[in-house]
Amino acid sequence: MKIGIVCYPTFGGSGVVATELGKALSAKGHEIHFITYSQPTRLDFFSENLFYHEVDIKSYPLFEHAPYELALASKMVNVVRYEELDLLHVHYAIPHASAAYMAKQILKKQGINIPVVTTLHGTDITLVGKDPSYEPVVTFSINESDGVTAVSEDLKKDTLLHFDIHIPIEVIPNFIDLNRFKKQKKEHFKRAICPMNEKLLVHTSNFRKVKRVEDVIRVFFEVRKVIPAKLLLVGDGPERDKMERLCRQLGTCEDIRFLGKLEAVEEVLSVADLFLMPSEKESFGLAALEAMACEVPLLTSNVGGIPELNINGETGFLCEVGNISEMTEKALFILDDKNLPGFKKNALARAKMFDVSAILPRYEAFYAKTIENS
Ligand code: GMT
Repeated sequence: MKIGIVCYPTFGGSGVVATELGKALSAKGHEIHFITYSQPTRLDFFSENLFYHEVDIKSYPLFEHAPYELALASKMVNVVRYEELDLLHVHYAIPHASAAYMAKQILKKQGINIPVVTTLHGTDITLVGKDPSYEPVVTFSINESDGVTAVSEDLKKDTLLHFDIHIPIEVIPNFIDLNRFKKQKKEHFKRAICPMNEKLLVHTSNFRKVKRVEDVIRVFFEVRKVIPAKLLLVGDGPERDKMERLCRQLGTCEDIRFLGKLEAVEEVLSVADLFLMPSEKESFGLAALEAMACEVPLLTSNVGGIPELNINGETGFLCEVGNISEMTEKALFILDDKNLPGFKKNALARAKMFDVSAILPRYEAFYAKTIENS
């Protein structure tokens, strides 16, 4: 198939899923055309089946905000037409689904039928999408897609609850490449970070409020009162400065390291003992899956799609959002040397269920069905 993939080419989340999906599809012989405003982060190599089309966003003094959606729709029209695509797959509804709708209508006038698949990722539904300033367009463009997928059962439920949707939504969970995300021999890292063999806790995110990084630091502070421990924080974002101030206030700077936007996160995960994801909302939790693949147990909140990934008492624990004492107690339980090996083993076993080889055929079948029905 010739497939156009539209996504945000950013760190984490939907952009990573879209890029990894494109890479995996191209490895199976499909021709993949990425359409976005900059080169996706994980697309830094040559492959004969992978193409990148940059959206030109022309500015003009009259525009306070350049109309990205129009530039994107125009680029989609040209790529579909000249590359003779079979299908457009847009990741994250805003504004990709409505731009795809516009492109589809323009192409229809030119006698070209292009099926559009929209994948809902999370905040496009749970935070931004349901805001009245976007909701009518989001509802419309989901309903006008030829096929819709959501990354968890919970996200599907939320979508049906908050939007008037009359098209079936298929759940296709996110996936992981277990050839890349696996425990590597990085003992020298562990010795450098934890010279006294302290337990190593890790959190990775985009440091937005919804991730509750403050809870990560507060749980770590309590854990460290009981056992020797270190914390690595990977990623960057709006909450970073505030979190650095909190570390100073708590006097924990010695034991916490902010690593910023690290590309090879699997190297850090390879030496971690516990991964924390105390998010307020999380439609899936790809970062937690990456941790599990590296044999790291999870301490997470019990929201959104996380319970579909983290099995309470087996791969880690699910806790109430913001309940620091519950999280501390559960973290200490997992980190106990009697319990840790079992949790690590279960985490890896669970991650194997989300390997790309198991999930990719579901996308291929969904594309085939969508093309057939459109
Ligand atoms: O919130 C983020 O981290 C970014 C966001 C995105 O769409 O880029 O992530 C969402 O999509 C990811 C990939 O499907 C999911 O793993 C995340 O759980 C989801 N984030 C939220 O729901 C908050």
